Amino acid sequence: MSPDARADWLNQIKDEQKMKGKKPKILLMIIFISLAFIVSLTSTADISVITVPGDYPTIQSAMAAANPGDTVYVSAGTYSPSTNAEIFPIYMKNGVSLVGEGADICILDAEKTDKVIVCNLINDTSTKIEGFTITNGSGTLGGGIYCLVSSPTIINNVITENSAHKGGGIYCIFFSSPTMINNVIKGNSASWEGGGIYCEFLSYPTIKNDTITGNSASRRGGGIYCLFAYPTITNNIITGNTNSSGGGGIHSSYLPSSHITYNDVWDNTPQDYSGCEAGIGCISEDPRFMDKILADYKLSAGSPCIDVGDLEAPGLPEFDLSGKPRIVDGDGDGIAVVDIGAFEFQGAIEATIDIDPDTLNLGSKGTWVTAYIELPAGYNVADIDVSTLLLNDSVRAESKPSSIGDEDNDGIVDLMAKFDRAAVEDLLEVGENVEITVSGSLSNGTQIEGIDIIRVIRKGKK
Ligand SMILES: [Ca+2]
Ligand SMILES: [Ca+2]
Ligand SMILES: [Ca+2]
Ligand SMILES: [Ca+2]
Repeated sequence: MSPDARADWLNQIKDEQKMKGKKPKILLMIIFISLAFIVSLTSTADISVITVPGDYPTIQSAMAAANPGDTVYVSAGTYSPSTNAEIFPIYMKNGVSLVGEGADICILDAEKTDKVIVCNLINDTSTKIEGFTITNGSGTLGGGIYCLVSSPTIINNVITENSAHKGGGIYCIFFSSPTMINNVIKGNSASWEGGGIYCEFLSYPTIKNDTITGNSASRRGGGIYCLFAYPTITNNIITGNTNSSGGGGIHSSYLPSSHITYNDVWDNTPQDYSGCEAGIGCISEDPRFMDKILADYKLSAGSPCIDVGDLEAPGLPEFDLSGKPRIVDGDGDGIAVVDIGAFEFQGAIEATIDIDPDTLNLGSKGTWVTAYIELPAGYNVADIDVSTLLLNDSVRAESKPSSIGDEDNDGIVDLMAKFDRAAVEDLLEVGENVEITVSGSLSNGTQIEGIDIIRVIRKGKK
């Protein structure tokens, strides 16, 4: 749900609740007039939204008061033992959705006291865990989320820096079929197996459109570990996960019929797959994240993950993790196809880039490589967030000096940004037509990208 859609939905339900309380006389009249209308009123009146911290100071107490069909809605903030005396783990209730205001602003921090969320016998798949950063959980089985005979929908979360013996981020066992969709699962660790996700004995999770990166396990399955489990793994980016033996990306033991399709599994250590293999539509290429160092896992222009996901995957959501449309034509061929990973590429504004110098001598000294950036009519270079600018996806612009002017006197205002010359030179080899890309985003998140061609030579010392 987009932030706007979520607010509308929340208001609608609240209005319905107010109606229920304020209009007893009208309701009595209606009872005499129309039986059908009563039925429709009572069916909506059953649903309630319990807010934290509005109605209850802790999520735990709100969950205790909730009934099936209710939503516990959590406002922006950090919920932890040291902030609001939150007690972990938070126990889910069957049919009760736990919805946060957004993964970037609503944080569940267990401060390593216990797991963050536990699902025991949650067999109602309408039970949702949505819109949180789930962090600093710690447990033997599952640090972030634990599922026992449970099939919740886990959507639009960032699950990070949790740790466990098995299943640092998420652990599921015994007829658990959680649906994990549009999540970033990063930087979780297991002291045994399954750094990101551990699926055990007869669990059937659906792992779809997630970005699973930088997780680690001591033994096997840095990204995902499966033991007698039958997950459906589709449209995910699984990259940069590590473990000391077996498959780094996905490891499977006793998994005769795994369903691994349309994923980008790349750069996992020591290998991408073990005990299983890439199915139809899988690739193994650098996903070209916007900014790996700043943990911005949106795709940049030219990413191989754009428009190559499985559009037939059941239950694709309307929006991606950042609330942007989920199925967008990102490669401009007129056909909208879902991307791989948690974020859908929304297109980039084409910038005009002029790199200075036009001929770069790797043998000469100098402090900077300079880029002059112009945007098409209707956009303002003052809106460019200089801290997001990257040269060839690698070298970050200096925050200073940067300035706005019209250096080339063509009447179009440009932004000048400087890049460390030695770092740029490390990327380049001698050549006549060397492509330099500069990419970044405006303060509203819209991406920009442009290319210039320079000559690279090597003369003199160094
Ligand atoms: Ca797309
Ligand atoms: Ca397309
Ligand atoms: Ca130039
Ligand atoms: Ca200009």
